[in-house]
Amino acid sequence: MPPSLTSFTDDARIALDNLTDRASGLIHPTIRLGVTGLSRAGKTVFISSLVHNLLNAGRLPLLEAYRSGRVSNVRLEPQPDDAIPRFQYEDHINALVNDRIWPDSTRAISELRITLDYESASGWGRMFSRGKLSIDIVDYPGEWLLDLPLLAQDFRQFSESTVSLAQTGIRQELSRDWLQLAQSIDQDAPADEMTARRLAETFAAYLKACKSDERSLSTLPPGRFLMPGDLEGSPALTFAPLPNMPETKAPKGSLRAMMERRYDAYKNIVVKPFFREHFARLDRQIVLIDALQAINRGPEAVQDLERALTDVLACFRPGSNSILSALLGRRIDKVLVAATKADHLHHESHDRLEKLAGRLVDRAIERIGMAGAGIEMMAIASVRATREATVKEDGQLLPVIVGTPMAGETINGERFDGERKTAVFPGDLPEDPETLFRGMDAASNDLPEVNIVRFRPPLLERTATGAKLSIPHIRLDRALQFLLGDRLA
Ligand SMILES: Nc1nc2c(ncn2[C@@H]2O[C@H](COP(=O)(O)OP(=O)(O)OP(=O)(O)O)[C@@H](O)[C@H]2O)c(=O)[nH]1
Ligand SMILES: [Mg+2]
Repeated sequence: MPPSLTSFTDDARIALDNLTDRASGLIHPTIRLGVTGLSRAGKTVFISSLVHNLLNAGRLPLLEAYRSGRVSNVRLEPQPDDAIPRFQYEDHINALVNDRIWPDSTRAISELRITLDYESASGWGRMFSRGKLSIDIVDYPGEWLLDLPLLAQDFRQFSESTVSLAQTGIRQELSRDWLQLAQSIDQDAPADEMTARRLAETFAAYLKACKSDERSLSTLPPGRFLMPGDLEGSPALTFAPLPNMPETKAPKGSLRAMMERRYDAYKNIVVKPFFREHFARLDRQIVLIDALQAINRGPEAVQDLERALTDVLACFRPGSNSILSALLGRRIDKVLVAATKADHLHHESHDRLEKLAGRLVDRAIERIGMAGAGIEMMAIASVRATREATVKEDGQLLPVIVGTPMAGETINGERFDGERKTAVFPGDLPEDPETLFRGMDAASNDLPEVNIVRFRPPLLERTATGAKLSIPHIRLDRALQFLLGDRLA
């Protein structure tokens, strides 16, 4: 591995960025909270509910500063970064609260600043504390973190690892078209734009197929091939790894040389700036995971989620990664891994979901040497779309959850209109999370299954005066206490 992959100017810029952040932090205390997770994990819903609860004095008993009434005057303020799109809080809340639909998928980075005044808990603190904290919440796709390992790989290494993974398991079938094309072309022939494009397109199609396959294989880098944004069609996204590259140096003007150059461009234009300008400035981080979806898709998906999480968490441990140490000026000191959408389960299973989250990151923590280093796992629901109840069946009381299935949802052949409520038996998670990782054998039919019904967001209760209450949640306050509590002490 090259000793330093960032140039001197990169380091200098990061140091400067951090200095400016810190200097303004002295006058005005701020904390940058990163919110990430793979697509559809629940980032937008999490931030919307978090902000709604903070703004509307929500039920947050486990957030100590709120419980003891030390927080006042919570407001949204203009964000510090002019170049990052604003998190469209009002639109998302309008969807959630008024239309009772889930907000649209977002797919890019966005930011929102919320500022609160607070009274320090200790008399000593009150003397010195300015009693004002701004929280800059940054929402970004977890897929972008998976690009980090590319910084340590040259085009040959990237090609070799990508091609060999594409030839294993289910991926073999999904990568056939791309690999067939890639094997049929002459890499050292003069570069031709149309060939490059066809290669990039079939490669991107393979990456997409992995993701949309019902086994839900996790994303592989390069992350922007699935979420190109405004780089769509640019040369930095028009390349593909090559199989069986000759040992010789790529001839000048050849397709291989072109691919090599574009791969480097991707790293320089996409990967480095993200880590330098966004990731390196975070103080705290929450990683959201949709463990229930993985459980439903079976052990291969659960193992795959574990693999993706390991890669994601490795980004938070710069000490173990020289590339990252070089890129990062300061270090994220608290990471929360939260299994979301716990409202799909009865509360008896919440602890089991938490246990599963723990099991999912255990090995990662061990491998990247993060044990005890400010990481915690929880099961939460940013928005609680269900209520709990019991039904009597054959003389037995069964725990159920009650909610309004979204229009068009079908349960046991019954189609719902988006108005009618129903009770479903959510299913149990196993006591021992290990069962969820074990390979499936046809004979065993005791594999747990969770009933995932897509419920509408809840109808908000009103106070006596008719004002709407804040969005109901599960353990959101505990998550906030872990992430922010010490800064409001
Ligand atoms: N019941 C329930 N469903 C949730 C919750 N959070 C998220 N969801 C569901 O998960 C979907 C995805 O949530 P988002 O917050 O949009 O996920 P995201 O990570 O922002 O997704 P992208 O923007 O596509 O990356 C939502 O449309 C909801 O259906 C929750 O707390 N409870
Ligand atoms: Mg989103």
